[in-house]
Amino acid sequence: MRCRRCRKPAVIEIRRHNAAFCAPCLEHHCREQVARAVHDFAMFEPGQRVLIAVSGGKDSLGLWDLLLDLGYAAEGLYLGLGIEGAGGYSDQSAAFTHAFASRRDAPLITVDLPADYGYDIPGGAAAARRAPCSACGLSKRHLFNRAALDGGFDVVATGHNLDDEAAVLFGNVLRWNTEYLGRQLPVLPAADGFVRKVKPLVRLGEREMAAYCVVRGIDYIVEECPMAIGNRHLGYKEALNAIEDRSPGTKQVFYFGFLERASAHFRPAATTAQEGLHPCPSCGSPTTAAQCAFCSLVSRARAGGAEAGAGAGAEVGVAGAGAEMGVAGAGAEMGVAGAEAEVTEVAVPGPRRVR
Ligand code: Q46
Ligand code: ZN
Repeated sequence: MRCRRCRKPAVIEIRRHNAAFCAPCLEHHCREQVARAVHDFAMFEPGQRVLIAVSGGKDSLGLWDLLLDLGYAAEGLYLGLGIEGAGGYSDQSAAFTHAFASRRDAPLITVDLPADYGYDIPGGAAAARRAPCSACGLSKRHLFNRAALDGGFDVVATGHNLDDEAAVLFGNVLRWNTEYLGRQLPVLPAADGFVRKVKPLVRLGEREMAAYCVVRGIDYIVEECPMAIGNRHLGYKEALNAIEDRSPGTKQVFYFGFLERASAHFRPAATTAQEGLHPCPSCGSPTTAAQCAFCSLVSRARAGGAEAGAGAGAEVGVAGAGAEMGVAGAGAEMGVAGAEAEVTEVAVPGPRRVR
C-alpha cells in the first residue's frame, strides 16, 4: 500500500477516499480537511478567538493541534466531571489535557464541577434523576457557553467527527426527532445569550483522528467514559460501521447529503422550539422554563436530591439533551438550541486560566 500523494509506504488506508497516506501526508490530509470545513461552512476567520472544548481524547486534542498548526488563536477549555471508573477517568483525561497544553504552550482554562459547582456527574445525575449523559451534556453546554461569553471568545469548537455526526443523525432519523434534525449543523450561529458553535472535524473520521494523534505523538485517553458503556450512541456507531465496511463512503454521503438536501426541511421545527426564550431568574441565561435546567440541576445536586421532582421546567432540557443528543459525546456537545435553551449560569466561582 502506497501513499497517494508521495508514493512512499502508507500508514493508513482511507477507503471512503479510495486513498492511503504516509505519516506526513496524513498530517497534510487532516489539515486540509479541517481547513476546508472551516472555510466551506464559514466557521471562523483568522484572528478570531476560538475556545476548544477539550476532553483529553483524540478528537479534541487532535483538533486543538490542527487549529494551532493552521495558525488559529485556539485556546482550550477543560471541564472536570468528577467521573471515576477504572484508573480515574476524569483524573486521566485532565492529565492528558494538561500535558498537551504544556507541550504546545497553549492557554488552557479549567472548570471543575466538584470544586466549583459542588457536584460530580454521577452524583448530580442521581440527585436530579437524570441519566448521567443528560446531566453531563447539560453541564457541558452551559459551562462551555458561559466560559466563551465570559472570556470574550468568538466561537466554541468541539471535536465531533464524521462518525459522531453520522451516528447522531442516524439516531435522530430513527426516532424522527425533527427538532434536533433542524439543528444538526456544523455551525450553530450565535444568538442572544449563545456563542457560535462549530465542529471543524466533520470531514474526518475516528480512525483518521486516532492515526493523526499517533503520528503527531499526541498522547490521549483511550478509554471510553465509563458512563458511555452500553448507550444507544455506541450502538448506532457500530451499526453504521458495519454498513461502512460493506460500502465505504456511506457515512459521508449520509451526513453531507443530509446537510445539502434535507436539513433545511427541518429548520422550522427547530425555530419553533426556540420561541418563548426569556432570561433565567437565577442566572440570566436564556430558557423557556421557570428556571433554567442548569440552575435546577445544580440546586438539586447540592440538595442531594431533596428537591428531585420539583420544578417542572427542569425537564425541558432533558428532552433536548435526551433523545439522541443525550448520548455519549453527542449529548454532551450537540450544542443544539433546544438544549441550549436551558443553558444557564449560577453565581459560583468562574473558570481558572492555568497557563
Ligand atoms: S463524558 Fe459525559 Fe460523555 Fe461520559 S457522562 Fe456521558 S456525556 S459518556 S462525551
Ligand atoms: Zn439559570
